[in-house]
Amino acid sequence: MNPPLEPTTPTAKRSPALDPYALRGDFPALHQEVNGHPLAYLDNAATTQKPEAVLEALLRYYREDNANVHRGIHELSRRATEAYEGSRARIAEWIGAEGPEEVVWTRGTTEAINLVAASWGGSNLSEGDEILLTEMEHHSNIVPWQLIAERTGARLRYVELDEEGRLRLDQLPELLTERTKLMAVSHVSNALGTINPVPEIARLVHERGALLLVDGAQGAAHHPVDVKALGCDFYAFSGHKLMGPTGIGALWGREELLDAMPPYQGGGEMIRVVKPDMSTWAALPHKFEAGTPNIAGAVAMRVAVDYLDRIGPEAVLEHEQSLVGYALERLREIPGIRLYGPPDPEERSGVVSFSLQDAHPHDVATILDTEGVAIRAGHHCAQLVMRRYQVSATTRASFYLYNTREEVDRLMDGLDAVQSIFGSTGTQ
Ligand code: 7TS
Repeated sequence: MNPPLEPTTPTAKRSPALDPYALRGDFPALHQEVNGHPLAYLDNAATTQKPEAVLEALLRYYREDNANVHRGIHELSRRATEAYEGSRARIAEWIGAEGPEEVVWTRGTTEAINLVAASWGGSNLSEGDEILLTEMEHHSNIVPWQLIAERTGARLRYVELDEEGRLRLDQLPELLTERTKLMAVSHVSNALGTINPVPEIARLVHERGALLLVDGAQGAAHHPVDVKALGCDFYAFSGHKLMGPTGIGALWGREELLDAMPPYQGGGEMIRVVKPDMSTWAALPHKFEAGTPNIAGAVAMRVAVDYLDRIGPEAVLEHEQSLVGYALERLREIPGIRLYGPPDPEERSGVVSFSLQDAHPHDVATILDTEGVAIRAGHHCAQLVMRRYQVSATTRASFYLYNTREEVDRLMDGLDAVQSIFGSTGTQ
């Protein structure tokens, strides 16, 4: 019999300052050449690279323990169930949940938000009710609400952004009305890097008797998360943004809320009894997990969380802020560059977003790619942010725990190359 899956010890030890050079050894994908240059991977807001321990956990699960969960009484099924449920318990503990029944496995943040919008929204919203969103949101935290608003007759309202990429919290007292049933806000903006003051927002939202959902896609990976301290009612996040696999993530919700919500999808595993004309539901969290789940993904996500936790989210944030500070300092040297987001690195996590006057962000990204520097250009699935600043796209570099100052220098060298190709007539 194989011992239950244990996380492999990462190279890093928990310490206030992390050493990106030592950590890089754990990430095989970082050690390659792209277009004849060593890869500088600066697209971590899109997805992060995976440490060896996570890759090993995936392979080991499939090699040794692969079976369906909660179904068989045979040894492999027992092991798979233990690993799957063990991961849930670990995630619950990591985010400060009351217990594992408050953690629902999903495909990621997007599915977690769709679950709440469809299930909670479908049974709690009616004509004239209001959902409060912000201009900062990723499409994943807008479109599910539009869909449910259309079905129920609820109305969407938006908190605006100020010039420097912060939420206009001064608008909250007016926007939160007796009709507001829920506010949905990102913990950290993927397009601007802004960290939102969630506890303060939660207090105002609860004073109005509404609920608060936090889109933690960019939060959990870069920022310490304690759902109790944040004071929210739902928290959604993705494994792949925190070094775990794609296709796995979680929804945390307060137990009494999840308990009162109807199932989101129907199928195997989410039922108690099925009769020809009706069924009853399994207990939490299984009520929301129809069908065979991403077992390997859940098992490996736990290993990613263990890795992150050993390093310490505080150290990760501190490292990212120091890279952002350095990047902003250097970017500001480019004449007339337009930078988005708060000027103070302390107000943001590891994202810098900017535009150059003479080169379209897609051209910038293409030229940087020829230099081995991976960044993202586009609207970042945040078209309301683009609309707010009247641009169609920005260039975005996003950092993680394994990025170095030398990689910021590589970005700057790449931007020099862009300017020499497009002419140095300045930037907008
Ligand atoms: N919310 C935010 C704030 C995000 O940044 C993302 C993904 C999502 C939700 C959706 O997460 P998923 O795992 O369900 O896809 N953001 C990005 C990005 O910035 N570039 O690519 C994906």
